[in-house]
Amino acid sequence: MSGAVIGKRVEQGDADTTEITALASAAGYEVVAAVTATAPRDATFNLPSGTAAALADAVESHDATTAIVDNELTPGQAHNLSERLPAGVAVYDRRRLVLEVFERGVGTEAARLQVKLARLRYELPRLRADIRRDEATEVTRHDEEGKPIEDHKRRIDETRRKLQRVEDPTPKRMEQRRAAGFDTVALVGYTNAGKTTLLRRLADDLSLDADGHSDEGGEPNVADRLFETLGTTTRRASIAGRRVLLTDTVGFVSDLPHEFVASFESTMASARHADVVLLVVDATDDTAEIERKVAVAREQLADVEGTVVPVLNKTDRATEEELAAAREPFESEPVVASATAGDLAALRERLVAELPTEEATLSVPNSDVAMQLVSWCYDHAEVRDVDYAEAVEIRLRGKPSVIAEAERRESDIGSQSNRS
Ligand SMILES: Nc1nc2c(ncn2[C@@H]2O[C@H](COP(=O)(O)OP(=O)(O)O)[C@@H](O)[C@H]2O)c(=O)[nH]1
Ligand SMILES: [Mg+2]
Repeated sequence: MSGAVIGKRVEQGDADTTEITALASAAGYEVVAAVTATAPRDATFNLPSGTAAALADAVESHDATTAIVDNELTPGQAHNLSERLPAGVAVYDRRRLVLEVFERGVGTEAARLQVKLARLRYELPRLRADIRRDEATEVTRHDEEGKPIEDHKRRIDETRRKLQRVEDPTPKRMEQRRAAGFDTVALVGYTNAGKTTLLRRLADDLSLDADGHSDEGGEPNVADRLFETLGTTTRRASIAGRRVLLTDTVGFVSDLPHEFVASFESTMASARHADVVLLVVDATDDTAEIERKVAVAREQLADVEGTVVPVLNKTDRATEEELAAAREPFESEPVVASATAGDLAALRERLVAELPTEEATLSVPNSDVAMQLVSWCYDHAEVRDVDYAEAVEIRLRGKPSVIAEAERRESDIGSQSNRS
Protein backbone atom coordinates (compact mmCIF):
# COMPACT_ATOMS: atom_id res chain seq x y z
CA MET A 1 0.00 0.00 0.00
CA SER A 2 1.33 3.44 -0.79
CA GLY A 3 1.70 5.89 2.04
CA ALA A 4 0.08 9.30 1.90
CA VAL A 5 0.42 12.44 3.98
CA ILE A 6 -2.66 14.64 4.34
CA GLY A 7 -2.47 18.43 4.30
CA LYS A 8 -5.44 20.59 5.14
CA ARG A 9 -6.12 24.28 5.65
CA VAL A 10 -9.29 25.72 7.15
CA GLU A 11 -10.21 29.40 7.53
CA GLN A 12 -11.32 28.94 11.11
CA GLY A 13 -11.76 26.30 13.80
CA ASP A 14 -9.96 22.96 13.78
CA ALA A 15 -9.31 21.05 10.56
CA ASP A 16 -11.12 17.71 10.54
CA THR A 17 -9.31 15.06 8.52
CA THR A 18 -11.75 12.19 9.09
CA GLU A 19 -13.38 12.21 5.68
CA ILE A 20 -10.28 12.87 3.61
CA THR A 21 -8.61 9.98 5.47
CA ALA A 22 -11.58 7.73 4.64
CA LEU A 23 -11.44 8.78 0.99
CA ALA A 24 -7.70 8.14 0.90
CA SER A 25 -8.12 4.62 2.25
CA ALA A 26 -10.98 4.01 -0.18
CA ALA A 27 -8.53 4.94 -2.95
CA GLY A 28 -6.00 2.46 -1.57
CA TYR A 29 -3.65 4.72 0.39
CA GLU A 30 -2.42 4.29 3.90
CA VAL A 31 -2.50 7.66 5.63
CA VAL A 32 0.77 7.94 7.56
CA ALA A 33 0.56 11.53 8.78
CA ALA A 34 -1.56 14.68 8.65
CA VAL A 35 -0.50 18.32 8.73
CA THR A 36 -3.20 20.91 9.32
CA ALA A 37 -3.44 24.68 9.61
CA THR A 38 -6.00 27.35 10.43
CA ALA A 39 -5.03 30.27 8.24
CA PRO A 40 -6.18 32.51 5.39
CA ARG A 41 -5.73 31.38 1.77
CA ASP A 42 -2.19 31.52 0.47
CA ALA A 43 -1.46 32.13 -3.21
CA THR A 44 1.64 29.96 -3.47
CA PHE A 45 0.48 26.61 -2.05
CA ASN A 46 -3.02 27.30 -0.73
CA LEU A 47 -1.36 26.24 2.52
CA PRO A 48 0.75 28.55 4.72
CA SER A 49 4.38 28.09 3.72
CA GLY A 50 5.19 26.68 7.18
CA THR A 51 2.53 24.02 6.64
CA ALA A 52 3.90 23.23 3.19
CA ALA A 53 7.33 22.77 4.77
CA ALA A 54 5.90 20.52 7.50
CA LEU A 55 4.09 18.51 4.81
CA ALA A 56 7.36 18.06 2.94
CA ASP A 57 9.11 16.94 6.14
CA ALA A 58 6.38 14.41 6.89
CA VAL A 59 6.47 13.04 3.34
CA GLU A 60 10.21 12.66 3.57
CA SER A 61 10.36 11.10 7.02
CA HIS A 62 7.57 8.59 6.25
CA ASP A 63 8.84 7.88 2.78
CA ALA A 64 5.33 8.62 1.48
CA THR A 65 4.48 8.37 -2.21
CA THR A 66 1.70 10.94 -2.22
CA ALA A 67 0.70 14.25 -0.65
CA ILE A 68 -3.07 14.72 -0.45
CA VAL A 69 -4.30 18.25 0.17
CA ASP A 70 -7.92 18.45 1.33
CA ASN A 71 -8.38 21.79 -0.44
CA GLU A 72 -8.51 22.73 -4.07
CA LEU A 73 -5.16 23.40 -5.68
CA THR A 74 -4.77 25.43 -8.84
CA PRO A 75 -2.40 23.80 -11.34
CA GLY A 76 0.22 26.35 -10.28
CA GLN A 77 -0.19 25.62 -6.57
CA ALA A 78 0.08 21.88 -7.16
CA HIS A 79 3.26 22.51 -9.11
CA ASN A 80 4.73 24.78 -6.44
CA LEU A 81 4.01 22.17 -3.81
CA SER A 82 5.52 19.34 -5.80
CA GLU A 83 8.71 21.41 -6.22
CA ARG A 84 8.96 21.40 -2.42
CA LEU A 85 8.55 17.62 -2.13
CA PRO A 86 11.03 14.85 -2.86
CA ALA A 87 11.14 13.99 -6.58
CA GLY A 88 8.43 11.63 -7.80
CA VAL A 89 5.96 12.35 -5.00
CA ALA A 90 2.47 12.88 -6.41
CA VAL A 91 0.41 15.88 -5.28
CA TYR A 92 -3.34 15.33 -5.15
CA ASP A 93 -6.02 17.77 -4.23
CA ARG A 94 -9.41 16.68 -2.96
CA ARG A 95 -10.97 16.49 -6.43
CA ARG A 96 -8.18 14.32 -7.78
CA LEU A 97 -8.66 11.92 -4.86
CA VAL A 98 -12.44 11.75 -5.34
CA LEU A 99 -11.81 10.99 -9.03
CA GLU A 100 -9.65 8.05 -8.02
CA VAL A 101 -12.26 6.72 -5.60
CA PHE A 102 -14.87 6.94 -8.33
CA GLU A 103 -12.59 5.26 -10.86
CA ARG A 104 -12.34 2.28 -8.52
CA GLY A 105 -16.00 2.13 -7.74
CA VAL A 106 -18.06 2.59 -10.88
CA GLY A 107 -19.81 -0.37 -12.42
CA THR A 108 -21.73 0.56 -15.55
CA GLU A 109 -20.30 1.73 -18.87
CA ALA A 110 -22.18 5.03 -18.55
CA ALA A 111 -20.70 5.69 -15.11
CA ARG A 112 -17.24 4.73 -16.33
CA LEU A 113 -17.47 7.25 -19.18
CA GLN A 114 -18.81 9.94 -16.86
CA VAL A 115 -15.78 9.52 -14.60
CA LYS A 116 -13.43 9.46 -17.57
CA LEU A 117 -14.93 12.74 -18.81
CA ALA A 118 -14.56 14.29 -15.36
CA ARG A 119 -10.91 13.24 -15.26
CA LEU A 120 -10.14 14.62 -18.73
CA ARG A 121 -11.75 17.93 -17.81
CA TYR A 122 -9.82 18.02 -14.57
CA GLU A 123 -6.57 17.42 -16.44
CA LEU A 124 -7.04 20.02 -19.20
CA PRO A 125 -6.08 23.18 -17.25
CA ARG A 126 -3.21 21.26 -15.63
CA LEU A 127 -1.91 20.20 -19.01
CA ARG A 128 -2.13 23.82 -20.19
CA ALA A 129 -0.13 24.97 -17.16
CA ASP A 130 2.55 22.31 -17.76
CA ILE A 131 2.91 23.42 -21.36
CA ARG A 132 3.14 27.09 -20.40
CA ARG A 133 5.90 26.22 -17.96
CA ASP A 134 7.76 24.18 -20.59
CA GLU A 135 7.44 27.07 -23.01
CA ALA A 136 8.91 29.43 -20.48
CA THR A 137 11.94 27.16 -20.21
CA GLU A 138 11.85 26.48 -23.98
CA VAL A 139 11.61 22.72 -23.63
CA THR A 140 8.81 22.45 -26.19
CA ARG A 141 9.47 23.05 -29.88
CA HIS A 142 7.18 25.77 -31.14
CA ASP A 143 5.56 23.82 -33.96
CA GLU A 144 4.30 21.24 -31.39
CA GLU A 145 2.96 23.46 -28.68
CA GLY A 146 -0.73 23.27 -29.59
CA LYS A 147 -0.85 19.55 -30.24
CA PRO A 148 -1.18 18.00 -26.78
CA ILE A 149 -4.01 20.40 -25.97
CA GLU A 150 -5.78 19.61 -29.24
CA ASP A 151 -5.38 15.88 -28.60
CA HIS A 152 -6.74 16.25 -25.12
CA LYS A 153 -9.75 18.24 -26.31
CA ARG A 154 -10.39 15.60 -28.95
CA ARG A 155 -10.47 12.91 -26.26
CA ILE A 156 -12.96 15.00 -24.30
CA ASP A 157 -15.21 15.30 -27.36
CA GLU A 158 -14.90 11.60 -28.12
CA THR A 159 -15.80 10.62 -24.58
CA ARG A 160 -18.75 13.00 -24.59
CA ARG A 161 -20.02 11.50 -27.85
CA LYS A 162 -19.65 7.94 -26.53
CA LEU A 163 -21.54 8.95 -23.44
CA GLN A 164 -24.42 10.24 -25.52
CA ARG A 165 -24.58 6.91 -27.33
CA VAL A 166 -24.62 4.62 -24.28
CA GLU A 167 -28.04 4.36 -22.87
CA ASP A 168 -28.16 3.91 -19.12
CA PRO A 169 -28.90 0.21 -18.92
CA THR A 170 -29.85 0.22 -15.28
CA PRO A 171 -33.66 0.25 -15.34
CA LYS A 172 -33.79 -2.27 -18.17
CA ARG A 173 -31.20 -4.48 -16.55
CA MET A 174 -32.91 -4.37 -13.18
CA GLU A 175 -36.12 -5.41 -14.92
CA GLN A 176 -34.37 -8.35 -16.62
CA ARG A 177 -32.88 -9.43 -13.33
CA ARG A 178 -36.24 -9.29 -11.65
CA ALA A 179 -37.82 -11.26 -14.45
CA ALA A 180 -35.08 -13.89 -14.04
CA GLY A 181 -36.10 -14.29 -10.40
CA PHE A 182 -33.46 -12.16 -8.67
CA ASP A 183 -34.11 -9.81 -5.81
CA THR A 184 -31.95 -6.73 -6.09
CA VAL A 185 -30.18 -5.16 -3.14
CA ALA A 186 -27.94 -2.08 -3.23
CA LEU A 187 -25.42 -1.03 -0.57
CA VAL A 188 -25.13 2.71 -0.03
CA GLY A 189 -23.48 4.91 2.58
CA TYR A 190 -20.49 7.14 3.12
CA THR A 191 -17.00 6.11 2.13
CA ASN A 192 -15.38 3.72 4.59
CA ALA A 193 -18.65 2.64 6.24
CA GLY A 194 -17.91 -0.94 5.20
CA LYS A 195 -20.13 -1.40 2.12
CA THR A 196 -17.62 -3.33 0.07
CA THR A 197 -16.59 -5.55 3.00
CA LEU A 198 -20.25 -6.33 3.73
CA LEU A 199 -20.93 -7.10 0.09
CA ARG A 200 -18.02 -9.54 -0.02
CA ARG A 201 -19.10 -11.20 3.20
CA LEU A 202 -22.70 -11.62 2.14
CA ALA A 203 -21.70 -12.92 -1.27
CA ASP A 204 -18.76 -15.09 -0.28
CA ASP A 205 -20.59 -16.91 2.44
CA LEU A 206 -23.49 -17.79 0.24
CA SER A 207 -22.54 -17.57 -3.40
CA LEU A 208 -23.65 -20.74 -5.08
CA ASP A 209 -20.57 -20.94 -7.20
CA ALA A 210 -17.60 -18.63 -7.08
CA ASP A 211 -16.91 -18.66 -10.82
CA GLY A 212 -20.37 -17.38 -11.54
CA HIS A 213 -21.79 -20.46 -13.20
CA SER A 214 -25.23 -21.82 -12.70
CA ASP A 215 -25.77 -23.98 -9.64
CA GLU A 216 -27.58 -26.42 -11.91
CA GLY A 217 -24.47 -26.88 -14.06
CA GLY A 218 -24.58 -27.62 -17.80
CA GLU A 219 -25.60 -25.03 -20.37
CA PRO A 220 -25.46 -21.39 -19.32
CA ASN A 221 -28.99 -20.23 -18.57
CA VAL A 222 -30.59 -16.79 -18.65
CA ALA A 223 -29.35 -16.04 -15.16
CA ASP A 224 -25.76 -16.84 -16.16
CA ARG A 225 -25.95 -14.55 -19.14
CA LEU A 226 -27.20 -11.73 -16.93
CA PHE A 227 -24.42 -12.52 -14.55
CA GLU A 228 -21.78 -12.06 -17.25
CA THR A 229 -22.79 -8.43 -17.60
CA LEU A 230 -22.69 -7.62 -13.91
CA GLY A 231 -19.23 -6.11 -13.70
CA THR A 232 -17.14 -6.08 -10.57
CA THR A 233 -19.53 -4.15 -8.38
CA THR A 234 -22.36 -6.67 -8.37
CA ARG A 235 -22.21 -10.09 -6.72
CA ARG A 236 -24.62 -12.91 -6.43
CA ALA A 237 -25.82 -14.37 -3.16
CA SER A 238 -28.42 -16.83 -2.04
CA ILE A 239 -30.14 -15.78 1.15
CA ALA A 240 -32.80 -18.02 2.73
CA GLY A 241 -33.51 -19.62 -0.62
CA ARG A 242 -33.82 -16.30 -2.45
CA ARG A 243 -31.48 -15.42 -5.22
CA VAL A 244 -30.14 -11.96 -4.59
CA LEU A 245 -27.96 -9.61 -6.60
CA LEU A 246 -26.00 -7.29 -4.34
CA THR A 247 -24.67 -4.07 -5.86
CA ASP A 248 -22.01 -1.83 -4.36
CA THR A 249 -22.09 1.95 -4.95
CA VAL A 250 -19.31 4.54 -4.72
CA GLY A 251 -20.90 6.11 -1.69
CA PHE A 252 -21.73 9.60 -0.56
CA VAL A 253 -18.98 12.21 -0.47
CA SER A 254 -19.37 15.48 1.48
CA ASP A 255 -19.34 18.58 -0.74
CA LEU A 256 -19.22 16.49 -3.89
CA PRO A 257 -17.43 18.54 -6.56
CA HIS A 258 -20.09 19.51 -9.13
CA GLU A 259 -18.31 17.85 -12.04
CA PHE A 260 -18.76 14.46 -10.32
CA VAL A 261 -22.48 14.73 -9.71
CA ALA A 262 -23.29 12.96 -12.98
CA SER A 263 -20.97 10.01 -12.26
CA PHE A 264 -22.29 9.76 -8.74
CA GLU A 265 -25.87 9.72 -9.93
CA SER A 266 -25.24 7.05 -12.52
CA THR A 267 -23.83 4.75 -9.85
CA MET A 268 -26.81 5.52 -7.64
CA ALA A 269 -29.20 4.39 -10.38
CA SER A 270 -28.84 0.81 -9.17
CA ALA A 271 -29.96 1.93 -5.71
CA ARG A 272 -32.93 3.81 -7.10
CA HIS A 273 -34.37 0.69 -8.66
CA ALA A 274 -33.36 -1.92 -6.06
CA ASP A 275 -35.87 -3.89 -4.00
CA VAL A 276 -33.94 -3.13 -0.82
CA VAL A 277 -31.30 -0.46 -0.11
CA LEU A 278 -28.93 -1.18 2.76
CA LEU A 279 -27.81 2.17 4.18
CA VAL A 280 -24.50 1.31 5.83
CA VAL A 281 -23.36 3.61 8.64
CA ASP A 282 -20.12 3.46 10.62
CA ALA A 283 -21.05 2.92 14.30
CA THR A 284 -17.69 4.30 15.42
CA ASP A 285 -18.56 7.80 14.18
CA ASP A 286 -19.81 10.11 16.91
CA THR A 287 -23.54 10.69 17.22
CA ALA A 288 -23.50 14.16 15.64
CA GLU A 289 -21.62 12.79 12.64
CA ILE A 290 -24.06 9.88 12.28
CA GLU A 291 -26.95 12.33 12.53
CA ARG A 292 -25.50 14.49 9.77
CA LYS A 293 -24.80 11.51 7.51
CA VAL A 294 -28.21 9.96 8.02
CA ALA A 295 -29.87 13.28 7.20
CA VAL A 296 -27.90 13.61 3.95
CA ALA A 297 -28.58 9.98 3.07
CA ARG A 298 -32.30 10.41 3.64
CA GLU A 299 -32.32 13.34 1.24
CA GLN A 300 -30.29 11.46 -1.37
CA LEU A 301 -32.50 8.40 -1.08
CA ALA A 302 -35.81 10.25 -1.27
CA ASP A 303 -36.67 8.82 -4.67
CA VAL A 304 -35.68 5.18 -4.19
CA GLU A 305 -38.38 2.68 -5.04
CA GLY A 306 -37.43 -0.02 -2.53
CA THR A 307 -37.21 -0.21 1.25
CA VAL A 308 -34.27 1.51 2.95
CA VAL A 309 -32.80 -0.60 5.76
CA PRO A 310 -30.25 1.16 7.99
CA VAL A 311 -27.27 -0.98 9.00
CA LEU A 312 -24.97 0.07 11.84
CA ASN A 313 -21.66 -1.53 10.92
CA LYS A 314 -18.31 -1.87 12.76
CA THR A 315 -20.16 -2.60 15.98
CA ASP A 316 -17.20 -4.76 17.02
CA ARG A 317 -15.39 -1.49 17.70
CA ALA A 318 -18.16 0.28 19.62
CA THR A 319 -18.92 -0.04 23.34
CA GLU A 320 -22.51 -0.64 24.58
CA GLU A 321 -22.95 3.08 25.35
CA GLU A 322 -21.56 4.14 21.99
CA LEU A 323 -23.87 1.69 20.30
CA ALA A 324 -26.90 3.02 22.16
CA ALA A 325 -25.97 6.57 21.15
CA ALA A 326 -25.33 5.51 17.55
CA ARG A 327 -28.86 4.09 17.28
CA GLU A 328 -30.55 7.36 18.19
CA PRO A 329 -30.46 9.20 14.84
CA PHE A 330 -32.46 6.47 13.06
CA GLU A 331 -36.18 6.54 12.49
CA SER A 332 -36.43 2.78 12.13
CA GLU A 333 -34.39 0.35 14.23
CA PRO A 334 -31.06 -0.22 12.45
CA VAL A 335 -29.64 -3.71 11.99
CA VAL A 336 -26.52 -4.11 14.08
CA ALA A 337 -23.67 -5.73 12.17
CA SER A 338 -19.98 -6.23 11.93
CA ALA A 339 -18.60 -7.02 8.51
CA THR A 340 -15.30 -8.22 9.93
CA ALA A 341 -16.38 -9.98 13.15
CA GLY A 342 -19.65 -11.83 13.70
CA ASP A 343 -21.87 -13.90 11.46
CA LEU A 344 -24.26 -11.37 9.86
CA ALA A 345 -27.23 -13.61 10.67
CA ALA A 346 -29.32 -10.67 11.89
CA LEU A 347 -28.59 -8.73 8.71
CA ARG A 348 -29.59 -11.64 6.48
CA GLU A 349 -32.75 -12.22 8.46
CA ARG A 350 -33.76 -8.57 8.22
CA LEU A 351 -32.87 -8.46 4.55
CA VAL A 352 -35.10 -11.40 3.72
CA ALA A 353 -37.90 -9.98 5.85
CA GLU A 354 -37.74 -6.74 3.84
CA LEU A 355 -37.70 -8.35 0.40
CA PRO A 356 -41.03 -8.04 -1.36
CA THR A 357 -42.87 -11.28 -0.62
CA GLU A 358 -46.18 -12.87 -1.46
CA GLU A 359 -47.78 -16.17 -0.54
CA ALA A 360 -49.97 -18.49 -2.57
CA THR A 361 -51.48 -21.94 -2.49
CA LEU A 362 -51.44 -23.76 -5.82
CA SER A 363 -53.59 -26.72 -6.60
CA VAL A 364 -53.18 -28.96 -9.68
CA PRO A 365 -54.32 -32.50 -10.60
CA ASN A 366 -51.77 -35.11 -9.47
CA SER A 367 -49.65 -35.98 -12.51
CA ASP A 368 -46.12 -35.75 -13.93
CA VAL A 369 -46.60 -32.08 -14.81
CA ALA A 370 -47.70 -31.47 -11.21
CA MET A 371 -44.37 -32.95 -10.07
CA GLN A 372 -42.56 -30.67 -12.48
CA LEU A 373 -44.39 -27.70 -10.97
CA VAL A 374 -43.43 -28.80 -7.44
CA SER A 375 -39.79 -28.98 -8.45
CA TRP A 376 -39.99 -25.58 -10.20
CA CYS A 377 -41.43 -24.12 -6.98
CA TYR A 378 -38.58 -25.54 -4.91
CA ASP A 379 -36.11 -23.92 -7.29
CA HIS A 380 -37.70 -20.49 -7.31
CA ALA A 381 -39.45 -19.91 -4.00
CA GLU A 382 -39.74 -21.09 -0.44
CA VAL A 383 -42.07 -24.12 -0.36
CA ARG A 384 -43.86 -24.21 3.00
CA ASP A 385 -45.82 -27.38 2.48
CA VAL A 386 -46.86 -29.86 -0.25
CA ASP A 387 -49.94 -32.02 0.10
CA TYR A 388 -50.10 -34.98 -2.27
CA ALA A 389 -53.61 -36.33 -2.77
CA GLU A 390 -55.86 -36.50 -5.80
CA ALA A 391 -54.80 -32.93 -6.28
CA VAL A 392 -51.35 -31.67 -5.39
CA GLU A 393 -51.46 -28.60 -3.15
CA ILE A 394 -48.38 -26.43 -2.82
CA ARG A 395 -48.11 -23.64 -0.26
CA LEU A 396 -45.31 -21.30 -1.14
CA ARG A 397 -43.95 -17.83 -0.54
CA GLY A 398 -41.47 -15.81 -2.53
CA LYS A 399 -40.92 -12.89 -4.83
CA PRO A 400 -44.15 -11.43 -6.22
CA SER A 401 -43.00 -12.03 -9.81
CA VAL A 402 -42.16 -15.66 -8.97
CA ILE A 403 -45.53 -16.19 -7.31
CA ALA A 404 -47.24 -14.70 -10.36
CA GLU A 405 -45.26 -17.05 -12.63
CA ALA A 406 -46.15 -20.05 -10.41
CA GLU A 407 -49.82 -19.13 -10.66
CA ARG A 408 -49.54 -18.82 -14.42
CA ARG A 409 -48.02 -22.31 -14.58
CA GLU A 410 -50.78 -23.61 -12.32
CA SER A 411 -53.48 -22.27 -14.63
CA ASP A 412 -51.68 -23.65 -17.73
CA ILE A 413 -51.73 -27.11 -16.16
CA GLY A 414 -55.37 -26.61 -15.20
CA SER A 415 -56.46 -25.67 -18.73
CA GLN A 416 -54.44 -28.53 -20.27
CA SER A 417 -56.07 -31.12 -18.02
CA ASN A 418 -59.53 -29.64 -18.74
CA ARG A 419 -58.91 -30.17 -22.46
CA SER A 420 -57.84 -33.82 -22.07
N1 LIG B 1 -13.51 -3.16 12.75
C1 LIG B 1 -14.23 -3.21 11.64
N2 LIG B 1 -13.72 -2.76 10.49
C2 LIG B 1 -14.50 -2.82 9.37
C3 LIG B 1 -15.82 -3.36 9.40
N3 LIG B 1 -16.33 -3.27 8.16
C4 LIG B 1 -15.37 -2.71 7.38
N4 LIG B 1 -14.26 -2.44 8.10
C5 LIG B 1 -13.02 -1.81 7.63
O1 LIG B 1 -13.32 -0.48 7.25
C6 LIG B 1 -12.58 -0.09 6.09
C7 LIG B 1 -13.50 0.38 4.99
O2 LIG B 1 -14.28 -0.70 4.54
P1 LIG B 1 -14.90 -0.73 3.07
O3 LIG B 1 -15.72 -1.97 2.97
O4 LIG B 1 -13.84 -0.52 2.07
O5 LIG B 1 -15.84 0.56 3.12
P2 LIG B 1 -16.67 1.26 1.92
O6 LIG B 1 -15.91 2.48 1.55
O7 LIG B 1 -17.99 1.60 2.53
O8 LIG B 1 -16.80 0.27 0.81
C8 LIG B 1 -11.76 -1.31 5.71
O9 LIG B 1 -10.49 -1.15 6.25
C9 LIG B 1 -12.49 -2.47 6.37
O10 LIG B 1 -11.64 -3.54 6.68
C10 LIG B 1 -16.32 -3.85 10.67
O11 LIG B 1 -17.46 -4.31 10.80
N5 LIG B 1 -15.49 -3.74 11.73
MG1 LIG C 1 -16.24 0.47 -1.18
